[in-house]
Amino acid sequence: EHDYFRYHPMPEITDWMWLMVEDHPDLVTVVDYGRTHENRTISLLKIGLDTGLKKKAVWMDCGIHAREWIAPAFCQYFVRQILQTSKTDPKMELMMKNLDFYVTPVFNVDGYVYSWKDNTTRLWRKSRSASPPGCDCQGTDLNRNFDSNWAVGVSSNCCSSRYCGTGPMSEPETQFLTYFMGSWKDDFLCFLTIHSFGQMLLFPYGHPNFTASNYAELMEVALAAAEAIQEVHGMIYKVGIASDVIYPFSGSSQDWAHMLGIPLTFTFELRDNGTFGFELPEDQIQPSCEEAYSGVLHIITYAHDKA
Ligand code: 0X9
Ligand code: ZN
Repeated sequence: EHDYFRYHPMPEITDWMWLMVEDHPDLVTVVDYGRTHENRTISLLKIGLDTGLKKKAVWMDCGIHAREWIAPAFCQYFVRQILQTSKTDPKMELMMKNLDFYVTPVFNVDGYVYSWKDNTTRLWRKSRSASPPGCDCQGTDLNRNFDSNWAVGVSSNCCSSRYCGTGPMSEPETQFLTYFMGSWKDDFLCFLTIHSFGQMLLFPYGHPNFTASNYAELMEVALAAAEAIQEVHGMIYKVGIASDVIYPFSGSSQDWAHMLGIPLTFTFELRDNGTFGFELPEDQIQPSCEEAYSGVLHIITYAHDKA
């Protein structure tokens, strides 16, 4: 039995992925779509009914930042919920027919493994790429490394936890995601990237000079999703464009996905508001996941019904 309300090290998450395939062979496959700097596999679960028809898709990634452990926990919970409810809820059954969900439970695998190593590495954020010439620190912030107006409002100091890399897509992880999604880009309705912490629902752009053409739609969907979140345990999520609510910067996966043409692109910052920060206690995994699920469900239902 997989315990959804504990944090799991990488090998257990990999085992869990295969468990999902075993439990729902009609709906779930594992897709390996990349390799990390340290040569670990980056995998996702593709979830949906194979109808033989071309389908629209929803993207979700968790764990682009190593220390944000609640994010991979949420991806696991999300997968369990959609699989369970597809058997009981006609609406989810329909979504499984019409959509494919691509869920990467841990995107920054090297960083995540490193954050599990010991107490001194628990708060690692970046990848584990080699230090660039003339600099002594390892790792790139993968959420500054995408090809979206790269290197505006970011750090080029390789020792910064927000180091953007030596160039756009300099990192293998970023490249693999770009190539994988790029080849299917017209199929994706929705791009959700899960972080912590701060309780926010953000949408493009993080770069201050750009406004999304569908800003009004993104705002409306985000506000309704935040309301759905609040209904579950009363938690308030702030809503808005990333550059207003948090801070302006470029090279995020969210901005990149929207520039690629994926209309419904959102960043979730899960619990909490700073009391425990990245080290969210395990007794908050369940309520965090329950409320975030409600917000995500609103967004994917909207995407499905619109398509
Ligand atoms: O800074 C980040 O990458 C995200 N916050 S975190 O504390 N999880 O590191 C914010 C991502 C928001 N997205 C954009 N501004 N595009
Ligand atoms: Zn993050």
